[in-house]
Amino acid sequence: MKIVAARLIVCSPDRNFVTLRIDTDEGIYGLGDATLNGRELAVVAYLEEHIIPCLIGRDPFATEDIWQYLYRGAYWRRGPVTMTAIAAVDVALWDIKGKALKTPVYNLLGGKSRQGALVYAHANGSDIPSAIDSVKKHIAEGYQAIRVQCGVPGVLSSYGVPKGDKPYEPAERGLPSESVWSTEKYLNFVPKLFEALRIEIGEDIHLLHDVHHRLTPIEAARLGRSLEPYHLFWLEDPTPAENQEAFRLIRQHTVIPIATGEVFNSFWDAHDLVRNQWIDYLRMTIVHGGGITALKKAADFAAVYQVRTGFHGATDLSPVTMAAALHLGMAIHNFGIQEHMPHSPLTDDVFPHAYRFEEGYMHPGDAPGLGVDLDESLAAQYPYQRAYLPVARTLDGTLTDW
Ligand code: GCO
Ligand code: MG
Repeated sequence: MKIVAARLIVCSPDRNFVTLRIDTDEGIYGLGDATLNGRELAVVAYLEEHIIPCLIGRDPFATEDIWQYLYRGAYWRRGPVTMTAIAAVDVALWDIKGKALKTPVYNLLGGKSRQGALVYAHANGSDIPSAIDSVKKHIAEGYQAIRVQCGVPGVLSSYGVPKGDKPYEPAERGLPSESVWSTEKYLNFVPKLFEALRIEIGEDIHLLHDVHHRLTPIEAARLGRSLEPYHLFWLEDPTPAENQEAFRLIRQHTVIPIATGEVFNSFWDAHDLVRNQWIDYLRMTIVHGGGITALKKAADFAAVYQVRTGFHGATDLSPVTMAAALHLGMAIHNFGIQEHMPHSPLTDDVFPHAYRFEEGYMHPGDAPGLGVDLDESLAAQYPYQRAYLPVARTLDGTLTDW
């Protein structure tokens, strides 16, 4: 089998997605997600100008060799644009391999290690009563694990809180919006939120929280310690992770489980975190971390240190990435949990898929390959629109981490 063509489909069914389609001489094609939120067209150019010409004529089954060729062969290693582009190729090739062998991708990665992938939902509220309502709604839908984000009094637009009655979606069309942040108000408020939640819903449901990279290590340590009585499943991105040593300090002060890695693009971003056991869950994602080939290795390395996975699954990762994450999550031994922020009904129509949610778990389905398709004529009705993630400033106007 040979690769005969590859092209990009850029569409915006409620939000932007970049999809790579690779075609073979046997009529089988594969899809890969190439979406990098807010920087979409940089990946399109990287693939069109620099990668696609090198793919034509290659054997699509050679996933390891093609990965190495694109990673080592570029000389310039790592970075979100490069690694997203490599991931798109890698995932499309695994899709082709599964379709050609007439088997779901999880069978090529070790086979089923579990019946389904435990997922966590997003509950969002502008205040504590509405956050509790949102948690109860998700429990009624069958979720057994729920991430809770809530408006902080005195902070105009806290992370993860929807504007109006639309579901929370971080990227916005137009230029970047500016939100306001106060660490002091946040640190005083969050323990009250989780105390109220445990009183209201009891201990059975897993609760999670995303700090979104906003604290210094010692502030994160204080937050972790103050949340210990409420038994969180994890505290996510408590501090930016460029300095991996920062997590040592958090670990010295609290036993709260820590998750990080959604912005990592190489396992080297996580290497010290994992081998020192400073984290409990690795949140790297297939689309930004170099594909199934790279994430399988990262997961296997993490397994040696009893670190489990918690793959990123926000709406800016397309249904192709969700499927890829579910296939890998079914197969690896150290799967922890999968994030599930459902796509809009329109996005689901553009990307028909075999995966499904049932009683707190997701299942990748048994279709050959990844089990996701792209309705190109529907996609064409929703062309790309420039969009950005917000930026954040502290109360005195200093730019801070969003
Ligand atoms: C999460 C994330 C997202 C990101 C988004 C950025 O935990 O789901 O933090 O909400 O903000 O993916 O593009
Ligand atoms: Mg996050």
